[in-house]
Amino acid sequence: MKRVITFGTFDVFHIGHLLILERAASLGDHLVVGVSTDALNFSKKSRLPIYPEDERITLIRALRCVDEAFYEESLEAKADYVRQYGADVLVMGDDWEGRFDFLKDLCEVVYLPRTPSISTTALIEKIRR
Ligand code: C2G
Repeated sequence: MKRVITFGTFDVFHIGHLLILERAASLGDHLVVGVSTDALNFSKKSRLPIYPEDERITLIRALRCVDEAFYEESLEAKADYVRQYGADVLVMGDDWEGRFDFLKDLCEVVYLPRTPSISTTALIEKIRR
């Protein structure tokens, strides 16, 4: 059985999020998703996500393509999460291209192209206007 792991905030869930999760799932038999905590977002971006972490993880767990989800508490703990969840493949969007190549002796690392023209930030802007 091939296990795939991916990470993200998945705030204001949109089609780009769904498509990367479906594509990640199609690379193996079991998809585990690390959902970044509110505290991790605050420490990296100095703002909280729109949707709180318990709602974001509930949405992710409800998806047909997702088998398991957990809270990602630290960006630096990728290697520990890969080991803990027995991942064979790590999938990230290509906005992270190259950033996780150091894990290549632990698992396969795949960067998938982002869905064009949609982002949480653009959605927030659109709603604001
Ligand atoms: N994504 C995508 N297409 C978009 C927008 C996002 O394919 N138009 C992908 C991103 O590349 C990422 C995933 O959806 O793989 C989740 O995106 P974010 O919620 O923005 O995740 P991010 O805050 O970058 O993750 O360890 C990583 C952290 O958890 C942060």
